[in-house]
Amino acid sequence: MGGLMSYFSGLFGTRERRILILGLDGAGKTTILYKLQVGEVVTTIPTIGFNVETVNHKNLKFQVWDLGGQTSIRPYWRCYYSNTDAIIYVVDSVDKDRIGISKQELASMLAEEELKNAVIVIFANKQDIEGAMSPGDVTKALGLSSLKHTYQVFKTSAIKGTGLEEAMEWLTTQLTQQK
Ligand code: G3D
Ligand code: MG
Repeated sequence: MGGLMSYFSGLFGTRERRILILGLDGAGKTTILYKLQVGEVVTTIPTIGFNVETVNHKNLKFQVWDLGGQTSIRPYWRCYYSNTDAIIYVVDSVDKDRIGISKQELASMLAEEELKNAVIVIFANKQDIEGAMSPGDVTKALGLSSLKHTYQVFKTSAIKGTGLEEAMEWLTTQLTQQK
C-alpha cells in the first residue's frame, strides 16, 4: 500500500492508534477517508441512528461521523471516542455561515475528558474553491488560540488531494513522539 499510507508506516508495529475524522456534514470527511486509501470503508449505523464509517489498517483505526444537529445522540458518541489518539477536524473553508457551528461542535468535543490528550489536526478544506477562508481565518473562526490541545492547521483540498500528505506527516510525527 503506497501513497499517503506510507506516511503512517512509522506508526506500525507499535500499539493501536485510533484516529477520528470529524466535522460538520459536507466538510469533506468521507472524501478524505477514501483519499487516504487506508483500506475498505465499512459503514455501520448504530441503533441510535448515526453513520459511522470505519477503516482498519494494521494497528490503525479510523472512524468518521458527522457532527452538528441532534444533540440527543451526543452521549452515544462516547462509545466511539474513548482511547482516541488524534482528531482530524475537517472544516469547509467556504461555508462561512456554519463556521460558528463548527467552532461550537469542536469545543464541545474537546471538552470531553477522554479527548484531553488527543492531537488535533485541522483541515481547512476546499481550498481549491475561490473565496475559501485562509488557515489564519479558520484559526480565528474556530477560536483555536484558546485550545489546550496540541494542534496544527493545514490547507487541504480533498478533491485534488493537496495538503493531505503534509498534514499526515505532521500527525505521524506527533504520534510517534508520544509514548
Ligand atoms: P462529509 O463526509 O464531511 O459529509 P463529503 O463530506 O466528503 O461527503 O463531501 C461533501 C461534498 O463536498 C462532496 O460533493 C465532495 O465531493 C465535496 N468536497 C469534499 N472535499 C472537497 C474539496 O476539497 N474541494 C471541493 N471543491 N469539494 C470538496 P458532492 O457534490 O458529492 O456533495
Ligand atoms: Mg460523510
